[in-house]
Amino acid sequence: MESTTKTVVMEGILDANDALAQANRDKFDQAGTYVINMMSSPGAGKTTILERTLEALGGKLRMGVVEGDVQTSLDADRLARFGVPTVQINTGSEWGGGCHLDANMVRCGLPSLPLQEIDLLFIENVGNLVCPAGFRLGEDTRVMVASVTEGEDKPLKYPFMFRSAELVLVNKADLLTHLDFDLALFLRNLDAVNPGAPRILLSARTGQGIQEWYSWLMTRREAVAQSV
Ligand SMILES: Nc1nc2c(ncn2[C@@H]2O[C@H](COP(=O)(O)OP(=O)(O)OP(=O)(O)O)[C@@H](O)[C@H]2O)c(=O)[nH]1
Ligand SMILES: [Mg+2]
Repeated sequence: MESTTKTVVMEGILDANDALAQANRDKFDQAGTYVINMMSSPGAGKTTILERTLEALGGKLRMGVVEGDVQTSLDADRLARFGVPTVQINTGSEWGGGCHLDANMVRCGLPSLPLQEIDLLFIENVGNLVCPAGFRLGEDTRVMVASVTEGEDKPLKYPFMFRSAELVLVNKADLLTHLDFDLALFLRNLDAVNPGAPRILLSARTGQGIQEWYSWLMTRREAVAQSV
């Protein structure tokens, strides 16, 4: 009985979130802004990848960032030097400690961003392999960062996030020679939960694979620009 009540309450929360996510999506579409929800476990390299991306593509695309963290503006501070519009959302102090962003939090952050002047908006979700996957934010696509230090078993243990990603960035490839991480096994596990999921082996440290990531971004953005 109790678990039935919990299920109904959770469905209600997700339905309400979906409605707000759709409203966010409408705003993004009106502005012609392509939105990427970046998700990963804590420390997989989301902000480091964003640092490289903002630096490399700054002259080609107008970008913006929604930074989600439980506490602090440390990540937004790291990105400040690139001069792109950024809004920080602290799920802890402002929203009671959430382990993920939800559509309402993003909705409340949007007035701080000049959407009409942003072609590509990155939403860096709170580092967590579980909850972010359950909450749509109004994004066009989801990119997941999985680093090689996390173990080959993660797709099997956290299938929802791996399944919901349209692209998996396998980061920290520069560390492979120092680890006993079995890349082939990891990719088999990824295929078991998300068959054929596009993936890029990347090192935000050395730049390995980074051009492929930029090409993926440019292709996505161009496809949207042509359809508007
Ligand atoms: N060796 C190596 N270290 C990396 C790489 N990418 C990121 N790091 C390091 O990993 C640590 C975490 O990187 P972040 O970019 O802060 O990770 P994050 O996913 O944004 O972390 P949260 O926002 O806390 O979830 C930092 O010390 C980075 O320098 C990489 O490709 N190789
Ligand atoms: Mg970060």
